[in-house]
Amino acid sequence: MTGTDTHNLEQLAADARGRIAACADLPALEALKVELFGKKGVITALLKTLGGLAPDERRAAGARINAVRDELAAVLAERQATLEQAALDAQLAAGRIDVTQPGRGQQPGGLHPVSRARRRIEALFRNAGFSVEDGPEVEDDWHNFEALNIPADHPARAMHDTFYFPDGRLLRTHTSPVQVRAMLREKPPLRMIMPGRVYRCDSDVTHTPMFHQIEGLVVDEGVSLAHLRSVLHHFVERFFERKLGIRFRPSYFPFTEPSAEVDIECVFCSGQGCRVCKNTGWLEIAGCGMVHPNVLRNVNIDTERYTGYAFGMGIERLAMLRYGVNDIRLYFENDLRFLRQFG
Ligand code: 2U9
Repeated sequence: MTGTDTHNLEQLAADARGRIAACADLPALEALKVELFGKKGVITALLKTLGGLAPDERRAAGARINAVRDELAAVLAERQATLEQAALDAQLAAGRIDVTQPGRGQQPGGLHPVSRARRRIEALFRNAGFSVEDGPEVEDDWHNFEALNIPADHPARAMHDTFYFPDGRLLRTHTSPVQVRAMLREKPPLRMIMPGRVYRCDSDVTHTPMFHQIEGLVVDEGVSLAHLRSVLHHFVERFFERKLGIRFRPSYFPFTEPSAEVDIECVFCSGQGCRVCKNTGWLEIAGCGMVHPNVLRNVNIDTERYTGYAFGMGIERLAMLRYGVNDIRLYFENDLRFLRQFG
């Protein structure tokens, strides 16, 4: 390596040191790194010239170039660390939180009115000695229909009522299959309620495709329609927190015989007649009856020894009457203005 070359190398190193120190940010430093040490970089080019030198010269020149390269790499690494620290400091300063600022505040949540009504109903029946049972929402045909004495050609089975899966299973249309499973599992005496979601392909002011039902079942020796009437009367008076008249109207359900629809004295006009009760003085709130012997036989219960009663109510409907809501769809629109009223 000649004296001029050595001078040039010193010059290059001094120039590079100055440029490294002048780099103001990490992208600029990275570009300079490539310019010096990259495949087409200055140092790399210098190293490539070594091949053309005599062996003695090559050794000396190689050592000088390597020394400059190592020194510049160290200076560059130091500058990189400084710039990285500066970038981190700037980021932390920008993201600083002023803990003295007032908070945005928190809106306390509340139970959905349907959940409130459901809990209230459950508590009332628990106090009356009923257990609370649960079961699958995806059911098979036998548990939802067949076991409940609903023949294949019954209107409730029509496709417009029931949501079917391609494999023949279905979304339960009532909570009754839970009772079926309970009766297969346990021997009488049975005294239980089954609250839960049910599904029907229906939608208008009083129907939604999913709604909540609560059904009750009592199976024991000597169970009668009088017990059923008494239990429902006590329940409605406690649910609405007032004395209320109750009446049974004869009806038909495939799973109960005899069957009845249950009316209560209108809670809005106390039986005087108003828009809500369509001037009848009565509001329908439930269906009920004595469990059909075919249903008991289907779950291997001795119909000579045992009788049972059952009832079913829509939780949304009970909640509508208790809270004065006139459109069932309001329960499912998640409108906070509606929900906040139940705080
Ligand atoms: C078993 C045997 C009998 C449950 C019953 C009703 C009558 C009834 C409706 C009320 C309003 C459904 O939510 S609603 O649309 N229910 O009218 N449900 S008797 O009878 C049973 C259940 C299970 C094993």
